[in-house]
Amino acid sequence: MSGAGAPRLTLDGTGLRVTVVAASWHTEVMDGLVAGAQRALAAANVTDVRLLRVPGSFELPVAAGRVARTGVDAVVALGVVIRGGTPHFDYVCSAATQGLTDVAVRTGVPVGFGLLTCDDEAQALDRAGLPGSSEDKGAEAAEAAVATVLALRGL
Ligand code: DLZ
Repeated sequence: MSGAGAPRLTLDGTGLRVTVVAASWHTEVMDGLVAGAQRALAAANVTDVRLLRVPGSFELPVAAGRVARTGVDAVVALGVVIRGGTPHFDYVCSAATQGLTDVAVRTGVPVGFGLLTCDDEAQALDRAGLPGSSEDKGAEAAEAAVATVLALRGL
């Protein structure tokens, strides 16, 4: 899946409460994703932003689920899983993806999906919103979460 075709979103999230839930593996990539999400939220006028760190991407769904039930408007979930030599990669990726989908559907709280699933660290760095990266997936996840809140508002 390439980043080509991503929408350009102009968002006004004034007054929204958003929590960023971020895994901790692969520090440099995670620092880029978290900073990108925070930048995008600030650009969308979201000032009530909290950050919750969890150990790994496998822990994202349980944390996102708890956060979603605290009255926030949206959750942004960030993590990076890098393929190793065993099937562990597939289990962590699918558990995190399915778990985050369940949280959004069951709670009705939009969850921005910022989970990078990469073959190697270079691929992850290229998507981390760092100087020299070609994509900024933390920002994209934050923008998607805010845009979904705004789209669903008033229904
Ligand atoms: C165990 C593990 C491995 C091997 N790799 C990653 C990774 O690349 N990215 C990530 O976010 N987490 C990884 N983890 C940790 C698991 O997500 C989880 O934290 C542990 O299995 C403990 O539940």
